[in-house]
Amino acid sequence: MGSDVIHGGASIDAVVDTDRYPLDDPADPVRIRTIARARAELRAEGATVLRDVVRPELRGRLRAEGDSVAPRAHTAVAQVNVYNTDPDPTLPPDHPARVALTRRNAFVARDRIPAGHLIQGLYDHPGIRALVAACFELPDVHPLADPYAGLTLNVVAPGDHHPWHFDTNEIAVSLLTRAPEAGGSFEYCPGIRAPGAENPAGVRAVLDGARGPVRTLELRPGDLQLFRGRYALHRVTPVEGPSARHTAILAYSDRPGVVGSPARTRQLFGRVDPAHLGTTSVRSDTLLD
Ligand SMILES: O=C(O)CCC(=O)C(=O)O
Ligand SMILES: [Fe+2]
Repeated sequence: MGSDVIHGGASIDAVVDTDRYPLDDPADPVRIRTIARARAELRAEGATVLRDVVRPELRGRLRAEGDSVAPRAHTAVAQVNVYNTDPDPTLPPDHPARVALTRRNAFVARDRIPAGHLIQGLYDHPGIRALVAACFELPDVHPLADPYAGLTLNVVAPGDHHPWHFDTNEIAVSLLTRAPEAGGSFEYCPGIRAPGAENPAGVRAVLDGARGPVRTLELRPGDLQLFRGRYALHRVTPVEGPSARHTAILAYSDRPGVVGSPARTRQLFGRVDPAHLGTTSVRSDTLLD
């Protein structure tokens, strides 16, 4: 695996710092230590950052590739709640699902990211998949079969933010490709809900401004952030300064063949593909979403 060529003609060793993140040898002691730390942090915090995975000399290319596709983002302003569920007037007034948040989505769908871009090569690479699976304590992780949602570039323009929410998908890996000058911090509340424990009061408290459960992760270009966004409420604070914030979001599932629902696909991307019409749900529990 180590010397193979990923999309775009670069070898994986030229892109990924394989001295710090050996992708070939599961018995490598450096790799074993990295995975042990990531597992401990994911268990305790629901998030971990693998620092400097992408070599410094490739980060300019990552940023430039993101800049080149950012204008292809589907942008839509929607009133949402943290669960992305439809309004439900039967819920009690203090339920967090009753709190409307304005969200400006701008995602570039996978089919609008050229096959030669570095993030396409990283998303599918068997060594990256194996590393991600090991950190999440899974036998394997599968790229989504969804032609749009598997790999996206999330664009947060100056002045915009990404309000508090839970993800539908359990396994998210993100890679900041363009850092804003200021703001745009990633905040999250580890384990604020769990299968069988929705914890609406705790979620509502955060929406009302409680800071006790809130942690901040400092993301830097080149780092891989691994995150359980289905159980941790999270947001991106307003981006300050003249530059947008770009993150590549690599979505995986523990099952093959996962495709988003037609309704959610239309909401995020403004269109659907025939692949979305016979869908497999990504939910693995009965939590709201
Ligand atoms: O851009 C980020 O860091 C997080 C984005 C996010 O939470 C999402 O796309 O669901
Ligand atoms: Fe999210």
